[in-house]
Amino acid sequence: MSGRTMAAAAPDSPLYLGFDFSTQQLKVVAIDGNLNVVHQDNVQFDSELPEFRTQGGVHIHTDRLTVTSPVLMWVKALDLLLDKMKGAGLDLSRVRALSGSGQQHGSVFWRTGASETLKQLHPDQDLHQLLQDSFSVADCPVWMDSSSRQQCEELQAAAGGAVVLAHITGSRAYERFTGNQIAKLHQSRADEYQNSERISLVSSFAASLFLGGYAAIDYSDGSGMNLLDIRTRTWSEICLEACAPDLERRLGTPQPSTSVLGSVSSYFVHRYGFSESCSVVAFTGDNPASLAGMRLQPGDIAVSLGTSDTLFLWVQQPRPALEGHVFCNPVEQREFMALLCFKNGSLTRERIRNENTGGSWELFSAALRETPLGNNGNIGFYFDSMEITPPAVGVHRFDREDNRVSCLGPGAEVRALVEGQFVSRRLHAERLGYSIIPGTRVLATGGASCNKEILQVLSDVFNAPVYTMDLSGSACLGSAYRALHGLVAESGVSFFDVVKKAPEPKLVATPHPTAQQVYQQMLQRYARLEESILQEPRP
Ligand code: 5FX
Repeated sequence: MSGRTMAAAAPDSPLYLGFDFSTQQLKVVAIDGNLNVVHQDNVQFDSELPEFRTQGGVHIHTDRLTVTSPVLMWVKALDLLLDKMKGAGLDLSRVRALSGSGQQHGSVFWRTGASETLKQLHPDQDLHQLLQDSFSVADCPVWMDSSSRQQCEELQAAAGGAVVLAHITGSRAYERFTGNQIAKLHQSRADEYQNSERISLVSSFAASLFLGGYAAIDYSDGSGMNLLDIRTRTWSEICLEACAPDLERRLGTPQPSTSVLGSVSSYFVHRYGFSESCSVVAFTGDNPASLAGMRLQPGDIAVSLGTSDTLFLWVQQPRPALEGHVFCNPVEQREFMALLCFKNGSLTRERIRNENTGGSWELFSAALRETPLGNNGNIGFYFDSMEITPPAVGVHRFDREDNRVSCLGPGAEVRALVEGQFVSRRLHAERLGYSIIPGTRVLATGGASCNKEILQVLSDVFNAPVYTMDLSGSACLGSAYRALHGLVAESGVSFFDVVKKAPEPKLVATPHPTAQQVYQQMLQRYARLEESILQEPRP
């Protein structure tokens, strides 16, 4: 998409920018003080920066486990994006504050001396030229990398086990989490580690470009590293030591996600016409930024129904577990958010549709309408491929007496799948400390969110109203909202006060009066059956 300038806000009214350094593209959105989107633009890495030869923004190495992106591609994308914005006539002197997000977990290694370079960026040259020697590692590990299994085991052993590590950092050790990636770099390429004066996340790297100096890692994105104690919001000594020597100095001090880190560097003032007083609000991870973009509130749950189903939760009393992640909350410093990923989402729904309703969504929906809540006691687990939450595989069906059965009638099969998926989503959310409270809303997004009958089951299982919203630009929009909020956060104004003018999501389903009773029982039964599946030897 080329740049689009939309609205007719007063020509000199303030603007707020949100950037999103995601896996495949760099995006920006500009909003005015009334939260109207006035401009958006993007740079696609594969097609617009073909010299970096990425596919989907990354390089998958021959071992299939190592996945990296060239740091200079991200820098060049920013040059290109800012040129496009200026070219589109956007008056960047109106920008009061900017913030942004980055794909979570990816790391950037700044070469010794880079902070001096960042301070003296000459506005006649582009960032890509100026910073070409500023990185000790050219190819940054990104979230798709899974090459640090050994380092994960070492970290868990040092912390006293996976449960203890999850309790401290919000997650057991994951290969993509930055601490394990840093440990791997230190073990395999010690010189490059030694030559790095600073290590950033993709988010804080991007903020550093705007600041002309190193930006702090924010609490929320910092929670995706297996290094931050999510309760004290300080680096965990045990984790730092287990990963690499002298790491604290290289990471800097983490900061609240709502902090104003400073003003844009003079480079942006002279080259692009930004105002000297334009504030840079801490950048954060794409998932935390999406939570802000969706304006999730305490008790809310966002369900993205795609190839895999992802859940975002606002959590007040977290109980980190071996599955899922707890992060510091990006908009309310004392609270938390949780993220859960379920691999068997749309593809499994499509398979069951093909096998039971002749490939028709209409007949699939009719099957849901015609079968009762609770499915007459029939229940099913459909893990076509190895599930993440919980780690189980295979299809397991049970009748009302908990006897295993090899098939259900077509209608019962459809309902068993959809109920089973949503009961599982609720069960695992509650295990991480989530609870449904009065006023809880379920915000549904993604492909399957256009199916009303599927959303009715979602509403019944969570015993809460379901709303739909478009999540596609939510990280970017959330970053623009966060930029606006950052300016007033210190004076105690809440994020919700700032975003209350944003359009409301659309109500699409409310729970059936018997739903609470039916699914409360099913949750307990599902948990017991899931446990028995996990005990079985894998096929
Ligand atoms: C979350 O833990 C992830 O790894 C992904 O959602 C990345 O943030 C995608 F950018």
